[in-house]
Amino acid sequence: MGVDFRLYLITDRKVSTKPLPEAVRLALEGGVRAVQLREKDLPVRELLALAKELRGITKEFGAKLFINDRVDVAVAAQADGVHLGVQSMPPLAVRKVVGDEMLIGVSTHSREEAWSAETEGADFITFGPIYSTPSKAQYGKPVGLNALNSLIKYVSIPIYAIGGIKSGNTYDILQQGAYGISMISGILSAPDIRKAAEETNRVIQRTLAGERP
Ligand code: 3NM
Repeated sequence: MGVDFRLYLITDRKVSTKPLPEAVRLALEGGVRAVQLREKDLPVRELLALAKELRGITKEFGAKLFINDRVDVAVAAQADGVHLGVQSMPPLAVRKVVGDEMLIGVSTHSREEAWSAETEGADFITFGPIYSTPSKAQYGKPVGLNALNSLIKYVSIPIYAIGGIKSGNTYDILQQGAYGISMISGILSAPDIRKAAEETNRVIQRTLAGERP
């Protein structure tokens, strides 16, 4: 069970043009193969119910499901992994809970955070925000493409760029050495979610094949 996906969809039901289960299904139809449930304000029972529903849908497509922060919910919903933020339990502690059965992703915003995440046993990281995002204040100043490019020399686990990414800037990001990209609004806020996912996936596949999309 490796880190075998290039496009990582992160949920935010508040920016989605469709209710989440439907939105996730459309994204999966468009080729997404990894979804992170990130609905931080939901009471835990609602979060668990949603996690179980998304578990069922992702399974139909052979896609991975990650739960943001809540290791307990990830275990209870039989997710494939957990995604940790700066306020979450550290990766080493989470590994003690989930063993090698689950993947651990970590959000990072600097070289130091990225390095710590790898040292503590993360399977992959997100790094950003690359570009400015609508919720910029929450994630800090954009780190930019150069920071991404220099990070790849320091970290050997897969790096998913995040923050302000759309199909239109996916090529530039992968050219800097990112393993994959993470998106919220680029997919979920699109009027046609399936098409947005398909388009991004197409750019990724062509870039990986050495073509200019
Ligand atoms: N984390 P969009 S930026 C959830 O830098 C998240 O760690 C970030 O949303 C980070 O794809 C971000 O709509 C928001 O720009 C990404």
